[in-house]
Parts: sequence; structure tokens; C-alpha cells
Amino acid sequence: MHARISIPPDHPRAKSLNTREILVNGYRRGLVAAEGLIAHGRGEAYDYLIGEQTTKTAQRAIRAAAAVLLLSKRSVISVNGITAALCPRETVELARATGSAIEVNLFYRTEDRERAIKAELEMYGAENVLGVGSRASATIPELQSERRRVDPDGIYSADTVLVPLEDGDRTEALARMGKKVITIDLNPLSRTAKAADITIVDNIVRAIPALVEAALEIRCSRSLKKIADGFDNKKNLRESIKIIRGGT
Ligand code: PTJ
Repeated sequence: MHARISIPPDHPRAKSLNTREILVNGYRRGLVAAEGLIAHGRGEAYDYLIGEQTTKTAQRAIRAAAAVLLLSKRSVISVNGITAALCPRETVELARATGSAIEVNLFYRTEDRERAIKAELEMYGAENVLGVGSRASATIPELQSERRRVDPDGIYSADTVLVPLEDGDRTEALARMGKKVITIDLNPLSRTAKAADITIVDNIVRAIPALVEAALEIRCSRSLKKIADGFDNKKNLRESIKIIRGGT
């Protein structure tokens, strides 16, 4: 990740400020929607409340998510603007480590942004990026937003979908289609967080690299099913809320 201006490395908020710079840069490069900058601001507030670190609770969700991705027959990583700007390399690595496909799926959909995101992912080695332009010819039923347009070879026929930074509706619609949904959302109170099968309450800049690490660590394990089945999302979300309230 490269920032446009240089933030003094000893600045107490250097990491967070660098992430902002990369996002603003991503906006200027046509990857991120202007609204994405606002969405990230909301995320920052929650990140501050969890101590800007991957909590034990998030680590549990990350391990379960890695197990589910590895067990799935057709897993898909859904990529939006923020994800493409902040973690393009790690998203491609995660796809490789878990045998997942990558699909571009945008709330504020424009074909220019879809193509820019595809090109960014390809720069980091992604092949066969799904969901761009006319490839998104299938429709998620009962969903009104632009996110409803999906690739018949990707999200539409997937058994598991990883949806980082989501907006509630699609998670619920994918769950109705019988798919397992994994999300990364710093807000444990969001509709997405509650509707997903596995919610990783963490910043994507930490969560996606941690998912890669977990997948590489457990991919040969015989206990994948046990890890996946042993995870309780409701309990995990309650614990995340407790952390935010200062309960641990
Ligand atoms: O690129 P597009 O067009 O698909 O647009 C994507 C956004 C994110 C703009 C769109 O989906 C949106 O408006 O999302 P929301 O409804 O604002 O939800 C975003 C959620 O992600 C909120 O609950 C935030 O707390 C959370 N969030 C924001 N930044 C991060 C985050 N979670 C993890 N890591 C972050 N860096």
C-alpha cells in the first residue's frame, strides 16, 4: 500500500492516516466511490472502540471463515471499491489460498469503476475476475440495489460468499438463496453483521491478511468441519459488543 503524501512514521495515528491516504488515492484513481470515504469514516469510529487491533473474538471468526472457505465447493470473494483500494494483493492471495473466485460487485455501480477494480486486481495477479460489464447477467431475487446484478458463474452459483463491507440487503438476500455468507464489518450492530453466518468484526486491512494466514495454516487440517461447526456468530457478536462497551 502506498500513500500519496508521506505521513511521519512516528505520528501516533500514522497507520490510520496512511489508510485514509490510500483510500483517498483510490478515490482519485477511480476505484472508490465518494460515498465509500464516508463509509470508511464510520468504520474508523468502531475500529477506535475495539482498540484498532484484531481482537480474540475476531480471530475466532477469522479461523472459522477460513475453514468454511476451504470446505466450500464454489466460494466467491465479492470485491467493492474500498477492498480493491486497501487490500488488492491480499484479496488475490486469499482467493489463491482458499480456491475462491473473485467477483466485482458494487453498490454504486459504474462500468468504469468495475473495469478499474478489475485492472487493479489483475495487477496483483488475479485471473478471470468475474462480474464485470455484461458478465453480471444473473439477478439476486428480491434485491433492488445495483448489487443484485451478479455473475452466473460467480456469486449466483456460489455456495459461500465473502462480502467485505456490506450493506445489509444483499447479505439477507444471499442467505435466502441458501448461501453461506461471511462478512467483514467493524460494526457488530449492523444488519449485515447480524444476518451473516460469520461476521469478522475487524478492519479489512487486518482481517484479509489474517484470513490468508489462517487459510494457509489450517488448509491441511482434518478438523476443518469441526472448526466451522463450532463457531457461534450470535455469541461472537455479543462478545464484540462487550469489547466496545469496555467489558473485557
Ligand atoms: O464500492 P461500492 O460501490 O460497492 O460501495 C461500498 C460502500 C461501502 C460505500 C457501500 O457498501 C456502503 O455504503 O456501505 P455502508 O452501508 O456504509 O456499510 C459499510 C460498513 O462497513 C459499515 O458498517 C462500516 O462500519 C464498515 N466499515 C467501514 N470501513 C471498514 C468497515 N469494516 C471493515 N473495515 C473497514 N475498513
